[in-house]
Formats: sequence, C-alpha cells, structure tokens
Amino acid sequence: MSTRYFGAAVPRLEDPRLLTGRGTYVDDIVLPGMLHAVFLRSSVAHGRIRSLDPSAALSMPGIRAVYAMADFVSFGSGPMPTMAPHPLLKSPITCSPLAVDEVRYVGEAIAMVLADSRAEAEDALAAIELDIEHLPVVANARQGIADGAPRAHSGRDSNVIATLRGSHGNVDAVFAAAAHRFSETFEIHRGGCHAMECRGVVAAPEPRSGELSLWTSSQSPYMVRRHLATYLGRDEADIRVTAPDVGGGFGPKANVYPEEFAVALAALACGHPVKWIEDRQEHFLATTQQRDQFWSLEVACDAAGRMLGVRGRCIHDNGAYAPYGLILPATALASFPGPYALAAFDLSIDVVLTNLVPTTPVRGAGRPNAAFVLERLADTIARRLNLPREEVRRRSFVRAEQMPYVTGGKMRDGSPVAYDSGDYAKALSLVVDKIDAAGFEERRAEAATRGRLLGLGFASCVEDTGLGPFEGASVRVTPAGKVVVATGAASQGQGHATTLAQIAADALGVDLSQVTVKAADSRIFPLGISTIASRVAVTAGSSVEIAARKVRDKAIKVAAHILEAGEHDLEIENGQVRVVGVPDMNVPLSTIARVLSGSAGVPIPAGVEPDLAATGYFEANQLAFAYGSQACEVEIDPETGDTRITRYVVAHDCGRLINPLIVDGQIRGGVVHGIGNALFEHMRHDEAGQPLTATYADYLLPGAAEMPDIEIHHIETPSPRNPIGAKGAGEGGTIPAVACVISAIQDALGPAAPFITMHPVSPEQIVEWIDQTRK
Ligand code: MCN
Repeated sequence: MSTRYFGAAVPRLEDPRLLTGRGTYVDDIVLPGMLHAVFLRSSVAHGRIRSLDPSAALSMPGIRAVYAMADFVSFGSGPMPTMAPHPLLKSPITCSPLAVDEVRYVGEAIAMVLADSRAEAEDALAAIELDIEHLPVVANARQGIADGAPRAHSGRDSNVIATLRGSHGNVDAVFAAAAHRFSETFEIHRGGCHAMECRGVVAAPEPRSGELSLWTSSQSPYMVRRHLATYLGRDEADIRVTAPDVGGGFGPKANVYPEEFAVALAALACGHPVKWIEDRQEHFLATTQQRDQFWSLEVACDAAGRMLGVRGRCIHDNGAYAPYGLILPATALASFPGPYALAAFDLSIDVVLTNLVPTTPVRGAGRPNAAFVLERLADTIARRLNLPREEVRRRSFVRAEQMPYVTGGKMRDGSPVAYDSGDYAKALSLVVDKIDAAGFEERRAEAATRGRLLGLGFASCVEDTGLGPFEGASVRVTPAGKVVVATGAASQGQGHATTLAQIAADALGVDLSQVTVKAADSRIFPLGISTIASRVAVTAGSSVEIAARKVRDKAIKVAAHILEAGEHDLEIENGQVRVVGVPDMNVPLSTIARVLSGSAGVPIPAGVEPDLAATGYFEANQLAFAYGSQACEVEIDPETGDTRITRYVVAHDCGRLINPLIVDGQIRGGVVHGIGNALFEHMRHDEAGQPLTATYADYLLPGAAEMPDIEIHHIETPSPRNPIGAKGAGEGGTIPAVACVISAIQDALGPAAPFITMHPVSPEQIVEWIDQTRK
C-alpha cells in the first residue's frame, strides 16, 4: 500500500478555508425567527433563591420570554446526567439547566431572557428582580475538608464526595527498607482554559417533524445528544447534533453544559430557534476550570537516588458540581507512577466540593499535576543527595527492555496500566544532548556577567492516549471519484480534516485533494464519543484505516470482475485499480463507484453490496502510551523577577507520525499551555468565593512575545496496539512543561533557594525567594 501521505508534513487542508473567514462557527448560524438568549447568573457563591420577578423585564422592548427552571418542567426536570459516572459517586452531583432553589457558585445560571436581539436581552437582565439569601461559602478545598466547615451544598453530610485510592506493592516495607525518604507538600493553583472561541449553542425545533436540531461548540456533541435525549425523554434519532467549526476546546468543551440544555429547553418552550453565545466574562465565570490541588507526599529512594516508592495524599478542589464525574482527579491518580518503575506506591485523593465553578479536564486532564509532583520529587532526591537531576531520572525509569511494562497502577476503569513500548531514557538523553547541557555552566557564567541568573530544567512524562471504547469512521467513494470520510470525532483545531484524509488517501491510492472529511454531524455519522484524551489519531485514525481497507478490498473485487483478472493480480494506485505490471489494464475508482451506485448501466456483480463505501470501528480496548522529555533554559532578572524562557527542547514519542507538521503544532501549543500554567495563569477567588481574576487584565495568558522557539525531536516507536502504530500527541507537550520550567527556575535560583513546590510562579514570588536566599 502507498505511504505517500502517511508521515508526510502535509499543510493543513482546512487552513485556507478557516484563515480566509470561510469557517462556520456556531455564531455564524442564523435561522429565520431566531431569538437570542442571555443568562441571569448568580452573583453570590452560595445562596438560596427567595424570589425571582421577571415582570419589569418582560415589558421591555424586544423581550419575548424570561424563563426559570419551573417553566421547563413539561419538557424535563431534575439534575443533569453525569457524563462519566464513577462507582464512588453514589448520587449525581450535577446541577439543573437553571438553578432551582440554591445557587452554588458565582456564575451559575438562574434564569434566561429571550429577545429579538442580544442587546435587548442584555438590557433586560438588570430589570429582573432576584432576591437571594446568602449562605456560608466554601471558598477552597482545604477549608471544605476541615472539621466544622460549612457545606457547599446545604444539607450534605460532608463536602468530600469521594476518596480515590491508588496503590501497588507493599509501600510500608519499601519505605522501611529505603536508604532515604523525603517529604514535600505542593500547591497547584486553579486556572482556566480560554479557547479563542467561547462556548455557544443554537437549538432549533423542527415544527413539521418534531425533531430538534442543535449546533454546539463542543468536543462531545454526541454526548450532548445522548444526555439531552435522556433528559427530554426522546429518542436520540429525534435530535440532530452538529459541532460545526470550533475555535479551540482544550478540555472544558468536552463537558455537557447546563446552557446546552437550557437553550434546547427554551427553543422547545418558545417554538423558535434560540442562540446563545458565551461572552468572555461568562467564560471566566461559568466554563469549567482545572486543578487547585494540595499534595502531601513522601518519596523513598535507594542510596543511588533511584526512586523506589511514593506515598501520600491530595486534596482536590472539585468545585460546586461534578458534571464529568471524578474524571479529573481519577486521571491524576491513574498517571502514577509516570515513567518510573516504582516498587510501591500508595496515594489517595480527597475530592472536595467547594462553591467555585466546577473543575473538569483541561489539556492534560490531571496528568500535568501528577507529572509536576512526581518530577519535583525527582528533583528533591537530586537536590538532597547532590546528584544530577537527569541521573535520578535515568536510574528510576522503566527501561526499554522491560516493555510491555505493567506498572501496578490502575486506569480510571480499574484495568491495569501496561505501558506498550518506548525508550524513556532515550528521550531524556536526546533533550540533554540537544540543549547542550554539557555547555550549560559556561552559559550560566556568561549570563552572570550580565547580572542574570540562568537555569536549566528537565522533566519527563508518560501519557495514556487513545482512550476507547471507539471513534468510528466511514469511507465512501462517490461516483465522481471523490472520497468522503465521515466520523463522529469533532475537531477543535487538531487538523483531523488533514490527518484522517492522509490515511484514507494512502489506503485508496488517491490524491489527497480528492478526499473530504466530514465530522461531528449526527445526520452524517451516527455515533461519536469525544475529542479528549489525545485519542482521535488512535481511534478514528485506525477506524479510517479499517474502513478504507474494506473499500479497497471491495473495489478490487469489483475491478477483478470488470477486468476479468484475479484479485491478487490487482493493485490500487492513482485512483485506479490496475493489473500489476500492466498499468493500461485498469479501471478508475469512479467507474467502480458508478457501477456500485447502480448508474453505470452494468449489473452490480453478484454478492457485492451496492455503494463503494464501508464503515470501520476500531475497538480501542488497549491504550497507547506516548511519552517524552523536555528541557529548557530560563534567564531571570534578579531585580524584577522577570523570567524569560530562552531555550526549549522537546523529545516526544507518539508512535508513527501521521503528519509531523500537525504533531509539531500540537506539541508546541501544548508546551505553551504548560508555560502558561507555570508562569502566568492563576484563577483567584476571595473568601466569599468571588472571582478576583475575571478579565485578561488580571488573569494572564501566555502571549507569543513571551514564548521561546520550541525545538521538537521525535522518536517513532510504533504502538503495537492499533493498526496505524500511532500514539496520541495532543497533550504530550503540556504534561511535563510546568515541571520543566519550575525545575529550570529552581536551578537558576541556586541551591540555597527554597525548594519550589507551587505554581504558577510570579515575578514577585521569585524576587521574594531571591531575597530569602540572600539573607
Ligand atoms: N497526530 C499525528 N500523528 C500521531 C498522533 C497525532 O499526526 N502519531 C495528529 C492527529 O491526527 C490529530 C492531531 O495530531 O490531527 C492530534 O491528535 P491526538 O493526539 O489524537 O488528539 P485528538 O485529536 O484526540 O485531540 C484531543 C487533544 C486534546 S485532549 C486537547 S485538550 C487539545 C488537543 O488535542 N485541544 C486542542 N489539541 C488541540 N489543538 C487545538 N488546535 N485545539 C484544541 O482545542
């Protein structure tokens, strides 16, 4: 089979359309009679709704309706479903589409206004009379877990909704026999996500058929459909869902949100199409966020600094609801023991309700948190035993000859973690070499002559990718000879329209320009899961390969009939099936497609089904483990704490690369996310649960000017667990990046500086550490 495109750095096919303004995002959808919705949101973190009077708002110009949850009871009521139910969550901890009685975070939707224009709806918000009684607030997880804490949900016995536990081996025996034991506590602060396009939904009832159409800026449109169908008591087939072009998701758009349900309910209630587009302030208030974790850990190692065991506890701020079950803390837990061969570990995570916006996965989904604490523990060992940081890691890694390696850890579903392939030490050696660690002290001395502190950092990680159960695809050759690939997997910028096309083009021997990918429209492809967990390359990519091979086999069968040749004598190339060695004896795929469409005037060969098309569902029942190491250099101005990342090198193994250009973009974007988490992004709240950083003046995002060039090196160890040998690439840049940057800052500050156990790290904080060091 041709490999003309698989592995080639093909420029993204979707870019000309998107970059010239021809994308269709939710806000581009305009329907006749469409009304605009805005939400009245809670201004208090915890309160009881005493009354809501919309009468003044209803008399304002252009206002069509003001809805509270009570107005929707004939369509659906009660809490929303949990996306990933967890056995430890006995009852759903989800909200209603609009709050009933109690609000539990600033920004929770209480009512919605429908108007002819958005401006009119916005104006009417202020006219709704809302009386809320303030209730005691749980403003952070440590407060929430303390004895006598108020309850984030009135009437609950406890704010702890679950305690997750992950253990392997005899941890007490390992710690008792270890040469050294070191303890550290870590604080990882809350951050957001901030996709370029905020969320948005359009819902349109179809009066003739009774169906409902929904366009949503989502990573999980089919999940939205499934849960909405259940909520409304309808058949999934009666709901059409589409994720049109989506301008970034990065995790939070994987959730099924109250606003998606509320807009659908409002459309059903008023009989009009309804549009809601989240504004940036709402994004700060009501789009889910990540982390706020407090870890107390102990690491054991032998005399040579080889990590033997880790034990301890984490307190995880869940926020006010658990729309995605326990997936975020469970993923953090499942990320142990990272790339290290630990004899034992024992970790628990207390998941605590607070009166803050819920936390759910953001790029890396808890893995960056686990990598941060594990990598800091590796650096602790190096610092205490005066060993090179790289050496501690090298001595502790799972070795290439141990693959496949069962870590003793468990995945979220309880299955054992078994790494499939790779050479973790090789990735570290590559970055050590490429960043010229050997020449670093010379560069440090030179920086010192300029009054600057230079530091070098390292971090490594391993990542489960390609989560099941499936992401299917169909491949169809049209009678005009075009190839249409359809899948349920939605793209938010990952370049699926290119990479999935590359796989199909190779399998069918056609030019890439002949292939179109249609995604995330339930009328075009019936099933889908979600674009999360760096899974689409492995799952949908493998399904495209399977479907395209079936189409290929079918085309060869029909061509054999037409050419009166044996199937084994045929090959597929340049859009034709031809006799090997006799290229003139050929039949174009378009002809075969015409025959199979019944329009060629010749009979369809007996035993062959019409349509040159097939569907593939790769059963993704085993994960593909990507891994990598990163190294960076930082330069710090000790007077101001200003920290510049001057060099950044990544070594990454995502198996066979479908498209190196796209993978490099994924890794680069991922690293930038990690740098943001290390240096900038900090979502703060006061003791009343009021957000303090709800604009970009206070909440800092990394910008292009702060970003270094990121040098990327690939190791290609094919995964034996899928037909295309791929592992995911969408999050691997992010996962170790915070640990890498913090390791470099620590190195710059020198051995006398306090050990850094938190992020993000501000310039003020750096100056404070330098002052402490100088005292
Ligand atoms: N790829 C490849 N070869 C590989 C692996 C991946 O060419 N061996 C390509 C894939 O074909 C795909 C891209 O790289 O085009 C990412 O693939 P994959 O790692 O499978 O990740 P997903 O497609 O499942 O995307 C999800 C992942 C996640 S979890 C987050 S969060 C994230 C990310 O992708 N959000 C993103 N990258 C993002 N990129 C953009 N632009 N926008 C987001 O919201």
